[in-house]
Amino acid sequence: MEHSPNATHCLRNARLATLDPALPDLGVVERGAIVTRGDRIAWVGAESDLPAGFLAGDVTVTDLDGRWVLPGLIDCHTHLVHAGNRSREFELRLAGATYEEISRAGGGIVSSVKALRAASEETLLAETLPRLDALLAEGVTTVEVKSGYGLDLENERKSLRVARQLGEARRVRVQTTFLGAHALPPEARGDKDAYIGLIVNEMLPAIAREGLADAVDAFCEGIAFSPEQVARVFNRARELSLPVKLHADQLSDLGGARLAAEFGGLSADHIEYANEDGIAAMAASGTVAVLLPGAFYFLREHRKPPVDACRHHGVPIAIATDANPGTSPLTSILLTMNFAATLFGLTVDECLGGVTREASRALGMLDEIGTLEAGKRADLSIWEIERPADLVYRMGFNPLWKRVFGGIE
Ligand code: DI6
Ligand code: FE
Repeated sequence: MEHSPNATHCLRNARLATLDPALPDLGVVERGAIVTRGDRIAWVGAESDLPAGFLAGDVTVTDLDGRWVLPGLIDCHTHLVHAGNRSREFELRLAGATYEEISRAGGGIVSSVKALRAASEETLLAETLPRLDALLAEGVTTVEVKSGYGLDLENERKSLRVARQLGEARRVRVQTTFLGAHALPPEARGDKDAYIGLIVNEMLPAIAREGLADAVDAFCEGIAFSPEQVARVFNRARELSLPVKLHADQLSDLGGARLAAEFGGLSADHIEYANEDGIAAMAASGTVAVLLPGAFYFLREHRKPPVDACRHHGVPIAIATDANPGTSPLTSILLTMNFAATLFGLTVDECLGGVTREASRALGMLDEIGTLEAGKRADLSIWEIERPADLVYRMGFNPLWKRVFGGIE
């Protein structure tokens, strides 16, 4: 596909998993066609219904020979921008230490903070690009990227600027999230309330003013911040018209799911320990459950997220890598789907919906991306597979044929 701005392309002889919510299951169209014009989908459906007008004029036609087309995949929760890694800590955990012990002993997130503060913007970008490239190689076209390893204004800014640069260095859409309330920086000397004050009075307003963040996140946990502290951050986000999301109930039940719902959160993420009251509140507020099986696997957790309660209450379920150096050094969206099925019991359709339609919902972008529907962005992933289930079933195998971002290969 060439690069002219209004170029029209017709992909025919395709099998489509449209994820169109008006259609059952994956919205499959067996003998399908899809027409892209510029960066948009102009038409999608059964090839036999394709109006002749779409083939008139200057149109490039590609015969997909029965290959499967899905929406471009979406990783809606990552900490992709970080410096160094924590393989040493991994070894300590293999020798018996827990994540919480390491964190309380000054390792964990704080060691990544030291590394990020020491890294220049250029180094940080250079270290992050290979991780982004791993995701793109598997058909990802949109990725959410959080800050949270800077923990002061200058370094949180640096992280978010690097996140924005990712979207200029590669053909991918980057949604940025300010996660200042991720951990307590060493210079705060244990005073969490004072640090929250700094976030609320200085960091968040500056970052909002500079347009560096599309959303605001926090880590609500015993080893991080209390629901009251998170609420202070969320109230400020609301004043600044920024949507919120929450690392909720990952290691214990602090009522994080309900808290996210009360603020109309886009998503509550992890939620292994969320209670049913919280899930019901999420259903009422339209808050998406973002499940992160990579962290569950890597920390060898046992408590599974309340998937049945989500289904029962009609809470949409997305899944994401949580790519981060401490608890989920995972940059494979395909393996994430396999983990979600194997560890959490999600169906194939839930996994595929979880990295497309529901992930777009978790980013507040369902109008733009996440399904194959006319009018949406022409972000596609095209696969050399027999059935959509093959994408969830296999481990460590990448059958991507082509990735199309905004109508361009
Ligand atoms: N929950 C997580 O799983 C990551 N952050 C968070 O709030 C862990 C981040 C790290 O250990 O570096
Ligand atoms: Fe996370």
